[in-house]
Amino acid sequence: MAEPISNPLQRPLANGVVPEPVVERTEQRWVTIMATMLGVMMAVIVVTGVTGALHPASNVEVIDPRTLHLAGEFVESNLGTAIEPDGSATVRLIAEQYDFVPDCVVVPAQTPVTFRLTSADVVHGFLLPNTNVNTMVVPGFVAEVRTTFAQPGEYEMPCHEFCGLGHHAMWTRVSVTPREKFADQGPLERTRCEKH
Ligand SMILES: [Cu+2]
Repeated sequence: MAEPISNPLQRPLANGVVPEPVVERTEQRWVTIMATMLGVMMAVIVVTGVTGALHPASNVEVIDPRTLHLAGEFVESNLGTAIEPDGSATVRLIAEQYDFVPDCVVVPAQTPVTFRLTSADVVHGFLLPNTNVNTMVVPGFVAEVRTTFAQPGEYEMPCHEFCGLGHHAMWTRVSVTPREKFADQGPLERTRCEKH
């Protein structure tokens, strides 16, 4: 009669329990599957990060948020609505805690409008309800969205990215006026409008 093995780890498995080689093979397979999944996920992150520029979803245009007010496109005198030589409108806005500057803009209806926004401090959001305009406004980047307003009307534009204690009060207006009326307005009326 064979001597009983004192080391419990060396005792053969009782009948009905999965044999050691099977356990080892199964674990090896799972490790391989998990390592492959991990590798694929890492590759997806790296590839999209490099090729798609894992930046804010926008036109990936950088700007220095510290010098917005000093020079360049977003100086105060250049904010608001500008009419381009091709007749389209470009609206430039700065989002900051807790307002948009200017706090109301006028744009012509039935005209292509390009909104160009940037932030002076933290991440904000820009949304025009019932339109295709919806973007994040990230400091260091220029967010650009294009739309055309079919009808004149008033659009409220709330900040939809939590930006601090005053976030709930951060909203303003886009006033869409008929094309003909817009053309008659003076330069100052065109660039900004009063709040209600
Ligand atoms: Cu906000």
